[in-house]
Amino acid sequence: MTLRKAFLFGAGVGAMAGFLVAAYMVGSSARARADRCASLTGEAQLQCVTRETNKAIVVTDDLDHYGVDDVWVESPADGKGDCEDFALTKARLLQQLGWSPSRMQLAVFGYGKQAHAVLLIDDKYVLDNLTPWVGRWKGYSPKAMGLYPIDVARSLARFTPSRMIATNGAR
Ligand SMILES: [Ca+2]
Repeated sequence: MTLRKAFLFGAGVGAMAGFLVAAYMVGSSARARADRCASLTGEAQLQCVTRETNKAIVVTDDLDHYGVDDVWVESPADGKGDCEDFALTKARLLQQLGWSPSRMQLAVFGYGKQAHAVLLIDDKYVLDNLTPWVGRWKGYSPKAMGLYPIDVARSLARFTPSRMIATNGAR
């Protein structure tokens, strides 16, 4: 996510030029990740989801991957994505494990010349693709540019041109 895109996002979803794609993984890999975390609870489950998702997606810049600044992909079928894609994928996996979306927010904050997105749970726990552990929001919040309910982030799918990505599942 570029800083410019983050500001556009913060200015209002109607003005956002980025894209959100809801692309669901099919087959056993997503289910296997859920199964490996299913026996855990609370922070241990958040840790498991962080570990499993961070392993499952190869960090790939959207501009290099798609030729545009931002493409938001939930559970990318090709296993490639950047910060917001990790966050959206973790949110979906947690929802599959019984966590309510009302507990989840997409947090965006400055990170050098870029913006960075993480998944915030219960205003406390931070799931970040840059770290293998579950962080504490207290350490991130001073830099925060915006907090968005996860369902709001998902609703941005309507800005996605169908030609951008062939999704392999339906919402
Ligand atoms: Ca992306």
